[in-house]
Amino acid sequence: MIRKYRLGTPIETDSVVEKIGITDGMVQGWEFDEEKRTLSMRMGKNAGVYGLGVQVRGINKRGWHYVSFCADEPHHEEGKTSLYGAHNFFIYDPAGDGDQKSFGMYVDTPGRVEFDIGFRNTDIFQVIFDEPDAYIYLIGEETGPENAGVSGILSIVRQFRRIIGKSYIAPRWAFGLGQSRWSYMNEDEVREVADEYDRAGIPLDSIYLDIDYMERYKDFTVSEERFPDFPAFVSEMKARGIHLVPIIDAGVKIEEGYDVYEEGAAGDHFVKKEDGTPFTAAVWPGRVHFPDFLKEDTRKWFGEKYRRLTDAGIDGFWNDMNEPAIFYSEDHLAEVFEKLDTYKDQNLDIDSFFELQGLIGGLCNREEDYRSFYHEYKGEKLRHDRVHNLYGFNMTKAAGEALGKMARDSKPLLFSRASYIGMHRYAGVWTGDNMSWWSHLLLSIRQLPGLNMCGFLFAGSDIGGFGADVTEELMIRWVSFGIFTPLFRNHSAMGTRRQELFRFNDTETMRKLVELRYALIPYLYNEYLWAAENDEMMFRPLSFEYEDDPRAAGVEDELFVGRSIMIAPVYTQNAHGRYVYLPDGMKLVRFRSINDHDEEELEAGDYYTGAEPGEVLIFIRKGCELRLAEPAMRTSGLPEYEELNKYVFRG
Ligand code: MIG
Repeated sequence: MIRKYRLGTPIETDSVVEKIGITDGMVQGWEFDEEKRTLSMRMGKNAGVYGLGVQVRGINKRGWHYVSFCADEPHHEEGKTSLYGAHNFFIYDPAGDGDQKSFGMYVDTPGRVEFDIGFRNTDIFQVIFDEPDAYIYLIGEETGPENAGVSGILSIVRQFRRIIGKSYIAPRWAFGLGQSRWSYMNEDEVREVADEYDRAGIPLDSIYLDIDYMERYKDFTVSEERFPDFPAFVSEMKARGIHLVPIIDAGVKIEEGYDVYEEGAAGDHFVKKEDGTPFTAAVWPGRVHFPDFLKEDTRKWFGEKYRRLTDAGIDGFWNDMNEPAIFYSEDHLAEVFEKLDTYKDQNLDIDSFFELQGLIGGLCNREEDYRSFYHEYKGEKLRHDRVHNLYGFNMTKAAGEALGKMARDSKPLLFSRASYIGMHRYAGVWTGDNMSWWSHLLLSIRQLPGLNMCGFLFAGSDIGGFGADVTEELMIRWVSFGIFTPLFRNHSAMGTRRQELFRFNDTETMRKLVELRYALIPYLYNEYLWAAENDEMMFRPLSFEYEDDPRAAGVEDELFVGRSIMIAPVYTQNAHGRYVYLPDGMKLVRFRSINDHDEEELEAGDYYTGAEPGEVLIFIRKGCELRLAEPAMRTSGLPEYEELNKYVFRG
């Protein structure tokens, strides 16, 4: 049961693909305060709120406020309110309180919107708009026969997913291990990574090219100095079964003679300021213009450019900096320089010193810059902040549409940093610049259900953490969880400790873990396809399946993965195991490697289960089975799930 309401004059986002008639009147169960631009509702004592995609904090989002405004935010701490995606779908679960029923709500608006879920007032849920122009979808539980056996929450997710359209499907090779680092400087370094993985006997399917493959960070160029014969290098790697996956950034470098810039200028493809002149900002390449991805023509033009790389044999991309991230805008930088002059002869005191510091610190991703340029969207001129959350979505749509057309024998891999619901039809996401921290390993576990609810099934975090220095133990635990996530990519920032798996002391353990991943791929890919085809969640919290079990609601560090298994990753330092809650009887299989494991039948209840670093716990549900493959060095060497019969585990 879905109701669609209209607030103000909404901007069409194309996130919902099904036509639904408008219900007149106010959103049922909510009050709208026009002056405060706020929808609000009283929450029951025990009610939980799930969703909001990639956001920080727990699976249950109650107790904090979250702002949808795609942000280049490298500090994923609990005090933050926005990360890279704007995912405005949540489910309210009264958890047995009063006579309220579970429902889902999708707030379809491309500008800033805040979800205050008991932050200002513990029992009040408020949706606070910048501009109260939105479509609001209310989704009730489905109880029909086709939902037999599906919990109320999952039936709400399924209905939502049905109206936003089917999720993008990544190729199976994209489930193989990807090795990435900012930066691999030239083809020798990339080749060496492949060589070292082979030498260590650790399976690998892809190596990522970060910004340094380009000629001075210019999109769709390849540095001839670093990669003298790129197509030959791509084929050489492909012959070894390794896919190269280059990054594409949103900003186009302003440079005379650079054809992408010149075509963009001639074709009127860049966003403009109020006075009609192009908006100039800076990112990696120095000054750039941003393509107006909201314009269909521009999407076509930019999408076609990916062909330069696919012609060289590339079949996967990651789109970055598309919130869009801004180091500084040219206009504001000029103001700051002028201001700086006035500080020169001053005796800087507590106020003026911090002001001075703020001038520089405040250059990046500045609110006012986002209000100083315009898009042409569906024939209308719209200020950027009103459609901010559509930018990364439409950059990736440009790529997805073009690549979809080009796809020859294999489907391309595509994922993005910024996103809005709707983008899930074109690509996956990664969760951006996390840190090599234990708390971020836990965060990456908790982000998956929210992403799945919003249609993002191909997803994952930088394994080992992007910023800061990883330790061997953290890497082992992170890989032990990462072996279950669709995107299984080890990525790290320049300047941090190197973290390719062959660089650690215990490469034997790293190899066994990645082998276990490859053994799991037929199962994982099967369950991924099942989730995509049936609008299901591949990663489900316990509370979504055991709604009547109050214990299940509090469990935020265990997940069902596909239909047959549950996982309980270890995410703390110096641990020898962890507490696990089983909502039902299951069989625990403790893997040290594909050939070395022990099993235990467990009834529902609480357990302390041992899990030393390098041991992976998989819980097989009653009546279910898990078949594993003989590992291979590349995904191309793995059979289909149906063909497996050697390693069969029954719950
Ligand atoms: O601000 O291209 O999230 O994965 O390595 C840094 C360099 C820009 C941010 C991405 C990260 C990537 C990095 N990019």
